[in-house]
Amino acid sequence: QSLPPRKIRLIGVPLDLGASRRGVDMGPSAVRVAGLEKRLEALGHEVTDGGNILVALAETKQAGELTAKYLNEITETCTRAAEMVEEVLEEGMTPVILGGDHSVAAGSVSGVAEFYRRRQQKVGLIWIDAHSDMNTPETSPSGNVHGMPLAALLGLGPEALTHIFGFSPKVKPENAVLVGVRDIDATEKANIKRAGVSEVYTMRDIDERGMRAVMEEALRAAGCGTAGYHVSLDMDWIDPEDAPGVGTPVRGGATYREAHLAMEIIADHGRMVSLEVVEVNPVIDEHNRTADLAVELISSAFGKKIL
Ligand code: Z70
Ligand code: MN
Ligand code: MN
Ligand code: MN
Repeated sequence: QSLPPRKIRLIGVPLDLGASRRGVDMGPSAVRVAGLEKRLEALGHEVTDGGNILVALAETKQAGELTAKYLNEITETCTRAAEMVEEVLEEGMTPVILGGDHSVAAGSVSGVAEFYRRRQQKVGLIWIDAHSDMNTPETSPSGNVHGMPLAALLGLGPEALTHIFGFSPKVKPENAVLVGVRDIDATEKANIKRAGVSEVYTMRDIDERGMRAVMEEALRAAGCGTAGYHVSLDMDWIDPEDAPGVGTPVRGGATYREAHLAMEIIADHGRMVSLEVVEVNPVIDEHNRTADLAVELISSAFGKKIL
């Protein structure tokens, strides 16, 4: 509809080593079962499914250092995801990454950044999440790597994660935007400052200024001097009322309508170069509602219109 037809490649990453609650490894499957491919094809896009990236199983591994549990296994998966995303972009397709816990973003965004680095271009990043994911192993209260990927992409954290493809940061702080945050650790606040991220839109900003104003500002910052932006959507951004099946529910999230509006505005601008949707947890979902919503939101981001 509003977006020119794209060639979309789905990439599943059944990763749950980065979170303490199990089950988000079934997220890619739940979103496929909810009909993602057909729904995107109905919008006129050409869609192929690249299958899942190999992920280690928690039961067969040791967590290792408790400050960053399963860091080695997560780094391996992130590196595979980064290579896959880069290849998909080389082939002229738009990657849609299905998580899995949010630690996958340390890989997917690295792939996008590498693709544009080879072309002397920068990429922006829209991080839509209840959390800021700005911890490092030194500051993390949990040791869960899904609380660290944005820090890693901005150059803070273990070299294994910050230097996928051998360079860092993957995104300049002025092009990294947080939207919808409402649960930030005290240690993360210091990291946000240290990394130089100034574009932080909290739920309060959305309440006071409205979704439209916030998204326009966010997209302007991420799009300024960049080839476009990667959108990283953590489903826990949405209120647990509408998205109960997520790794870490936090009350006070975006409504169903705000979430759709945000995706529609992204589609209107036409500058999203890749998308990922993470933290769908079928184990605690209600009849696949959260996966259904993920499919709806991805459709809106790819140009689905009411009229
Ligand atoms: C907390 C931590 C987090 C997602 C939870 C929570 C991080 N700040 N991220 N759920 N997606 O453990 O670092
Ligand atoms: Mn197809
Ligand atoms: Mn997250
Ligand atoms: Mn989150």
